[in-house]
Amino acid sequence: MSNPGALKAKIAERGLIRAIAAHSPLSALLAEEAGFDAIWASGFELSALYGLADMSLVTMTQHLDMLRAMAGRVSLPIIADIDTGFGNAINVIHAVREYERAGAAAVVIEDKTFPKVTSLVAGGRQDLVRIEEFEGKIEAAVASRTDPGFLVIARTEALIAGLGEEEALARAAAYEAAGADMILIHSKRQTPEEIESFVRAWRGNAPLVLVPTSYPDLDEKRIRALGRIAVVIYGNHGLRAAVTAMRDAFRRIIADGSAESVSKNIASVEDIFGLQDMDAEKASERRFLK
Ligand code: SPV
Ligand code: MG
Repeated sequence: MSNPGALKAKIAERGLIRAIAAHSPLSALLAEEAGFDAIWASGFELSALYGLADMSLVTMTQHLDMLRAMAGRVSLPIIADIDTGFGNAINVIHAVREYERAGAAAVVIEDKTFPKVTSLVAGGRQDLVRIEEFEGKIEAAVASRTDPGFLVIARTEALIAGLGEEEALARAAAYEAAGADMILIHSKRQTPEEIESFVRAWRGNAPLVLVPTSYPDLDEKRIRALGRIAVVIYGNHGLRAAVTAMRDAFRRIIADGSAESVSKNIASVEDIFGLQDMDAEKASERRFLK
């Protein structure tokens, strides 16, 4: 789907929207089936899909190809996690043009240095670029989009880097002034107090985006009660669920020396045919194969 305004429209209609990470068209289809409002084209999930750390190792082309494949199979708006923008403001210009063309509805750009280190890892190197440098990247993103409905979301990693709320608020305000449509504020605390405090202290107009992975007890009821939050991103749950399910099935087949017991507990082949749109393909065969 290429409808950049779709995300903005959903937020206007629903107040708070739910996005879930996907790393493939198949996971995006399952997200759509479950009733999510948007897809988070997660760098962490795609890196893990390649068996790689989320440290700017997966290239823009790899991420873009996957996003394009997802956009071809689901009608949900896709929020592209473009990490640091793959370099400086010039790289951001190129990335925004490419992601808009590929069918993304929004990009999230984070204020870490390139190459980045994933946010939630203990003891990770979390260096941020200067505020002015990141303002330039946001300005470049805003100037490069062709549709104003394509959202530019600035992500500050100030709390992740341990720089405190004051620095996080100052960066968020600077990024909003540079043109960001929304601010993603990330935290790796195990409890929501750090994020709740930021949200209460936020005086800007830009709505906020949260990723409650390390503090999952901040549920949607509490998020709504906090106000100011437009998007909640469930960051990596599909990938983790898949790992648990695959690991269990694979081990059971080895242990049993057979797939008999596993077969009863996993999706049927017919289920997969449904996700592959086999009926439509069969209908096309009947119509066109002469
Ligand atoms: C991702 O899913 O790639 C994210 C969220 O950026 S996190 O991994 O929590 O940083
Ligand atoms: Mg990421």
